[in-house]
Amino acid sequence: MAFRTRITDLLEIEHPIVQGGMQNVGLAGLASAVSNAGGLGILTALAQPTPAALRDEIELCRSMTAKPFGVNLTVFPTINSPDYKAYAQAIIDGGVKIVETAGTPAVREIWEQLRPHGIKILHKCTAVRHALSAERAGVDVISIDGFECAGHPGEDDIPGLILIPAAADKVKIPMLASGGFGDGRGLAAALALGADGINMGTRFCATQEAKIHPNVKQAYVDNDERGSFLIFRQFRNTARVGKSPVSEEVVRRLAEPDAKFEDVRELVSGVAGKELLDTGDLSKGVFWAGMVQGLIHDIPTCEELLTRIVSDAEAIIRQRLQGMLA
Ligand code: FMN
Repeated sequence: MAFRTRITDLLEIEHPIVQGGMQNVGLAGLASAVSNAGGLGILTALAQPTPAALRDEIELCRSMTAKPFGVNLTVFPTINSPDYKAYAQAIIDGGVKIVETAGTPAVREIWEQLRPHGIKILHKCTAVRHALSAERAGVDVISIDGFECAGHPGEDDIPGLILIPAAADKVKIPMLASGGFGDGRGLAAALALGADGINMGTRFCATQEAKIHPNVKQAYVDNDERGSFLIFRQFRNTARVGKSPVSEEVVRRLAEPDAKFEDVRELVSGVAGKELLDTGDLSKGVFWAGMVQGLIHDIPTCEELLTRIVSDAEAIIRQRLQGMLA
């Protein structure tokens, strides 16, 4: 029971399933569990307060798995930027050979810094034109994130059913389909649409190994496919967050005429979001979540989840689809 794709070959993993970078969730316990289960676990660089702390987290992850894992480095459009180059140096010094990047065009400087060290770069983006420009710049893998995704779906609003094959028609390097994936049906569909594997975020938050409060995991189970909101559209920095009284209040305030970021700053702050994940008090802030919540009904271990996804996808292809051929 296994799939062999350009992704499993390139990343030297058993299953074509990647755990995307997740602020405050992509820690060693989760990343190592995903890698041990045969996928690619990814630490999130900016979940660590300093580059030195990231070095420690890389060592911790290495002590928890002998399998490949990666690090996500997301370049945000902020005024007071973290020292991205120092984080990239910590990745290089830590000997990590796979990096997922995302964010603004400034990410290109990070690619230049990483590439001479034989690091494979997975670049996550939300538009075919961005995928093609990253491919031209020499990244190794495109992760194409559809409108369904948690986090930043971009401004084009193209769902995966169109975005993935549209990208597959043009992108030549291996490609991961991202946004809205959570089960074997999604994996089989992604492969049928032209991707070489899937990237998941929200689904991995509702696993035993995700180091977030059980109340938040339960919110992912309780919310259905309508359980997310888009916010920050008017700032051209659209974000998809989970439905909660706080995110509803954010939506309400931002719908006011001339609404400004200041009107919601305290509700959406990173500090508040981390407190929510740690305490399980959903009144503290907002949490990232995708439409795939509608397909999340339990909180398995990563091993159980990946085994289930792969065996269900295999059964769909071998039995359901094969059986439909006249
Ligand atoms: N993507 C990033 O590139 N950087 C991040 O820091 C980041 N933080 C996230 C935090 C959470 C809690 C979640 C659920 C997603 C985050 N993402 C981030 C997006 C995921 O890496 C992934 O692209 C997305 O979740 C895929 O969509 P899905 O949630 O439908 O699986």
